[in-house]
Amino acid sequence: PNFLTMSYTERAAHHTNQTAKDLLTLMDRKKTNLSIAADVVSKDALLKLADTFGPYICVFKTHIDIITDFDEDLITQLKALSEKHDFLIFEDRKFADIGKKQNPPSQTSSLPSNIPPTPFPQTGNTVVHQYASGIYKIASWSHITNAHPIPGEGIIKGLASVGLNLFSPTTASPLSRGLLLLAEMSSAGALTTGTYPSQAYTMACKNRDFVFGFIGQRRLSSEGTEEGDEPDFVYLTPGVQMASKGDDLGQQYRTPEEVVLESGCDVIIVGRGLYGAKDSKKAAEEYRRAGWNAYLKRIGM
Ligand code: S5P
Repeated sequence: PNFLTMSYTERAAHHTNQTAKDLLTLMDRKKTNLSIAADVVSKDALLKLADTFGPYICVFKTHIDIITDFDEDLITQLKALSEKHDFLIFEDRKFADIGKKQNPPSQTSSLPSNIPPTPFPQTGNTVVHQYASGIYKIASWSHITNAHPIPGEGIIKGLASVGLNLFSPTTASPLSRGLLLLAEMSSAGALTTGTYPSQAYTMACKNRDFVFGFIGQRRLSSEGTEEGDEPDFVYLTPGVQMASKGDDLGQQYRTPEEVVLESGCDVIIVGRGLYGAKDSKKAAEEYRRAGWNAYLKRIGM
């Protein structure tokens, strides 16, 4: 199948991960492939961005650790806005630590009886805790998160042991989360070159229950996979702006057309181009329309 010329909704049927299906159908329903990179540092500012840009976006991307006055109410309100405006939340955590211990020792027997059992697998290591625990408890509210493939496949296994085993506390139904691998970065001099993206691709292919796509600059080829056997992935692409070519810290920008039409990516992630604009709604509508028209052109509509 040629996924490049297929609609997002048609592609949803080629995914098993529930978050992927939700995202792809949401995009067609809402006619948007725009995501905002909400890089602000206060709770009020973050919630304001979610409410202002909510009607125009499919994904609200956060860096929760830059919020100075983070509290649990922020998460409650953000979840409510995600339902009100129909968008998914993506905590851009860029996990990069170890996932599974090499030789998991049998811990249960050696635990003192006053220590309660942890809710997640004892064999999981650093990223398991970073994803499930701490102040932010990312897995409990973020539909999507991402990881660098640099530590090897164990990072995916560790994160999946959390993200695929969560249940809604209210309805007890499964909350299957989704993971994106960072295949390529947008910044000048990034080390994601050579065989790095294709190795990321191979890791993703082996973990399609959880990994449904990439953060990258172009759709990756499926060299090595058998014809007719090619899996689909969703590509979310940062480094998008229409008015500027870059910043003074190495960020490099391309336009929505270059990203969606020429490079075959799916979701445009825009930060300063949106929240830095004088007229938020005008900028949101311009980027939404540019991304959407590029998609329609690509699928021949
Ligand atoms: O390669 C990357 C990957 C990411 S996730 N380059 C990036 O810039 N990002 C993120 O995209 C970055 O963390 C920031 O949140 C956003 C770009 O913001 P902008 O203001 O430059 O559009």
